[in-house]
Amino acid sequence: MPQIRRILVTSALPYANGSLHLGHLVGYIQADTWVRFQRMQNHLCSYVCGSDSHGTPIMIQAEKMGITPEQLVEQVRQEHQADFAGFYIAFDNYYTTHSPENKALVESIFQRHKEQGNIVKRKIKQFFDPDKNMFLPDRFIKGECPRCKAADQYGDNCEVCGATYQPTELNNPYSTLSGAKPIEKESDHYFFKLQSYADLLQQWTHHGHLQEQVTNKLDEWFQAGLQEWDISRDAPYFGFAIPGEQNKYFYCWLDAPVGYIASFQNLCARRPDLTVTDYWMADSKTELYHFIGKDIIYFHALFWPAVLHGANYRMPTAIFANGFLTIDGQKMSKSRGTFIKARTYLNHLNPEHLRYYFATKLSSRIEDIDINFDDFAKRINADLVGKYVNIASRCASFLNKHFASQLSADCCEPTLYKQFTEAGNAIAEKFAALEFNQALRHIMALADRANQYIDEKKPWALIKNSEHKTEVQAICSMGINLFRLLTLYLKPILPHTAQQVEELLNIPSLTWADKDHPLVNHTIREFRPLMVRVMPEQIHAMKVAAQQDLTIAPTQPHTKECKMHPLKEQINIEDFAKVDLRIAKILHAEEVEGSDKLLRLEVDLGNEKRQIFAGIRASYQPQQLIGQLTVIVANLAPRKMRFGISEGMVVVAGDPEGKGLWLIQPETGAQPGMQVK
Ligand code: B3M
Ligand code: ZN
Repeated sequence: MPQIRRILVTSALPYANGSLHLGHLVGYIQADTWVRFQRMQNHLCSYVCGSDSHGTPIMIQAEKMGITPEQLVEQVRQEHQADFAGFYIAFDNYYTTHSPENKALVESIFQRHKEQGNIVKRKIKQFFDPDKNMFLPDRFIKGECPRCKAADQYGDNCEVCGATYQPTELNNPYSTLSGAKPIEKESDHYFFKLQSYADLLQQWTHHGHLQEQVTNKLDEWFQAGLQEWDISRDAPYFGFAIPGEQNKYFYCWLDAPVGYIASFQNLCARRPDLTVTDYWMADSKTELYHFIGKDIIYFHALFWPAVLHGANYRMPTAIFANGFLTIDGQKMSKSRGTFIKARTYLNHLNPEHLRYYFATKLSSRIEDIDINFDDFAKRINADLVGKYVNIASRCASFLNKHFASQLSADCCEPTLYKQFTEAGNAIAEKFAALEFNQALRHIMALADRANQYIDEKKPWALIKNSEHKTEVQAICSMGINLFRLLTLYLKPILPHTAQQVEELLNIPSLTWADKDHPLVNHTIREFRPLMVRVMPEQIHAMKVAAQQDLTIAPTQPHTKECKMHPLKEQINIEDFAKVDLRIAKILHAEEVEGSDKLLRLEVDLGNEKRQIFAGIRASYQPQQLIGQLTVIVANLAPRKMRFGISEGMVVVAGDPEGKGLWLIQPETGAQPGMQVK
């Protein structure tokens, strides 16, 4: 029996003051895929994250919105959590740095370092906004570049000529909060003596904990010399007050990574098999991995290991940094309509398609990855729809129709099956090493091989002759078995599709070890379409929506526009019982000529078919709907409309202005015709 590893994975904690966008998702999709792979190996792999809830920008944003920072961060935390769930990011816990656990941890870590003499207090001079009565972080100061004289440049670097400088070097500086001319003011700050850890860190960064590119970058920093790190901020600030101090707070970058421990501790409270001691304290026997963006390497690979070590915690097993996302080869841009929020993508496209597309580009190196939506559509349609799910549709419906859904008693091509299982070892190595692009190259080569097998055997021709019936069953069973292996290999990337396939094949959740045993003598379920093609119209609609996002609510990017309908008059249970709500499957959907609101749907109610006209054209492409289950009012009297008779009504969620209309969809397990009660 291979040893069960105990692994803890974290992803960077996103700031709780704005929506997630596609750029964020690269690192989370990478980490989640790796976590899912480890879980399929039967390792105990926990995955925690949460909101980075402290800091001046969050305080300012809440003030602008007229709410408390606590309200803001909780609202955004929930939004982020829902967005991540939409992309199947399987955190065990999504917590917040503004938590009692985190407060206690930060205080004790600070105390330990203080006792060891790692923390010093010094007076420094900083820019201060006399109108707002607060010290200004660099990003809230603008002025003229001292080198090229370009106006309106930030306090740390010039976007025009690339010069870097101190905010005090700007000409004519002003506060972006009030417009006032900042003054220089003195105040006491706490500093963490990072230099004391220089030897330890230099050693640690050369011992396989980091990507080679990162180690090289850090060597440059070591050469330049490590600096003391300012870990305090003056009031007003949203964060944890430093005990024994007046109006001083811990800098958010001190409590943010400690938030990893706090999120895990919060998880431990409901998971008796996990303890902070096992996973976080010095001499831990477990593994700890941090997935981060390349811009926060300094914090994670220098400060964080030093903070941990000095406070008697374990150091990370490894840190994996990912590159940035570009769209069409350029930075995401609001004006080009390429600034796409996670939610906007979800409203138009399939989340697994993004997971797959990213995986085709992800490697263990820190490279920026590019998304071009034409290429995206081609890739998904060719690989996933054309090659992968195609195998199931070619084989499963034959088995359903001619063989009572029964797979043959044995595997008719053991050599071919073995080729597939052996390839699984190489694929596993690539997943483990974060070489997802290479894993997919292997998997897609197998998908080609599976299609080639079916093409050679031509079951559709053989079925015409009753003599070949058993052979057709064997071929289709083989096809299904190859499809099952492809599904197993793709499962870390396509968890939802894998789940649908597990239902179709009538099998428990696939783990890696299942690959060695083919499915024989087994009854599968009725085939249902697993995935539909990406249409250019969907991409276009998403880009249009991305533009609209910018015009609708630029000052409140994190709130969803949703006004409440006033509630209707009360009814009793008998009134409600009169409405016959049923699950219906959409068999067909098309636009209605002469109407820009309506779609014509044909739905299956279990034992009858109906035609329904639904005003959902603005929200859905007809193709998206085919095969979906939804809820309809089945006993609404038929209504004659200009375009035909509508025999029922689709139940949708929508705001009062009818701007967005969303179908109500049942959980898996619901069947057409079932009553909704
Ligand atoms: N919130 C920066 C970021 O969102 C910061 C990460 C904290 S990780 C402990 O990329
Ligand atoms: Zn300049």
